[in-house]
Amino acid sequence: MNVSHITLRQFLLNEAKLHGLDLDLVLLLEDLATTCRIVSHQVRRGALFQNLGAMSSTNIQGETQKKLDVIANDAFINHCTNCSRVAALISEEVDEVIWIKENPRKGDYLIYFDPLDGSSNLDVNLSVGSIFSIIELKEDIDQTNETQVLRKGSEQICAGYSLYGPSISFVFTFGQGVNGFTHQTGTGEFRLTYPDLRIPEDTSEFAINASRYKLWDDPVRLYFEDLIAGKDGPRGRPFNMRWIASMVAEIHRILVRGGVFLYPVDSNNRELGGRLRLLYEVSPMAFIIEQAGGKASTGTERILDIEPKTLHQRSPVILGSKTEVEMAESYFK
Ligand code: AFP
Repeated sequence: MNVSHITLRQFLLNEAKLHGLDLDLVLLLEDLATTCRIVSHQVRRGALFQNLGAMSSTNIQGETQKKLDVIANDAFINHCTNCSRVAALISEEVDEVIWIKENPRKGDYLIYFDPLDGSSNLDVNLSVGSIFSIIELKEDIDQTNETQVLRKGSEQICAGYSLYGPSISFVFTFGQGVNGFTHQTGTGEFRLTYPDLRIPEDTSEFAINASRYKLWDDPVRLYFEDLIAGKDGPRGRPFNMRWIASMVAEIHRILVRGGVFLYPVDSNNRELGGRLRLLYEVSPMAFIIEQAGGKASTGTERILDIEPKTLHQRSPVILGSKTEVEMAESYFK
């Protein structure tokens, strides 16, 4: 192992010096890293401790909760509230805002998270992940209600994810580029292994759930048909497809080697606004992708410009290599 890989703590303190990062935010990132280590530990031992399988409950998404969804959610709630500036938590697994402070002050943090994304992969031992996003309050709040946390993705001060794969990756941005860390078993350190991630502008690899072809609107169907037409079609080259059914894993692959990820609105999910949730899945990933030189769009609008209307609202998403996202967008014009 190249021991020159600096630790998360060394990196964060360097960032604090270089970019005037708040030490409260450094502490919060360390707490989030600890949380992800705990979630990974629970996921890895799931089958051994009968923690796979479903609860009898469903979440606000109307989805059956997995036991590990609840365990992961509890880990975030228990380990992300040490920092005295955390005003509220917004979780995919919890209907309402979890207010930590009665009277949130300017400068306090709102933390949005999907504690365990891709959990339908758990029972079959495939990669899952956690996603988080942090927004800072711009003024004191005199009443704690949902509207106070409906903020545009462009207001994020930090976004990141942890991928529980063959190794644990911990990747995040503060708005000055994207850096990735790998968990070192034994010492428990996260070490810098992906400094300054940049997404290749072009790609020949796409990720979409092609089984929903018949449900798509024309722009998506035509874009997809031209991709699979390959070198004999209008794109003039062959494309490869990947679908892991775990957004965190797809995004990590795209950050490392390029690609485009699509989860469009279709005739089955139109009333819901799509499949993926804006505040704690699509928005944080859009921030990360843009910070790595990629693009993140609904097909017609920049994801980070969307004004959220409800806590668990969903959004169509096309994100990844810049020129390929722009190509996909051209089918919507
Ligand atoms: P689960 O958390 O229910 O497994 O959903 C995962 C997810 O939200 C996202 O991570 C995947 O990209 C997408 O849904 C998979 O959707 P399909 O089930 O349609 O493949």
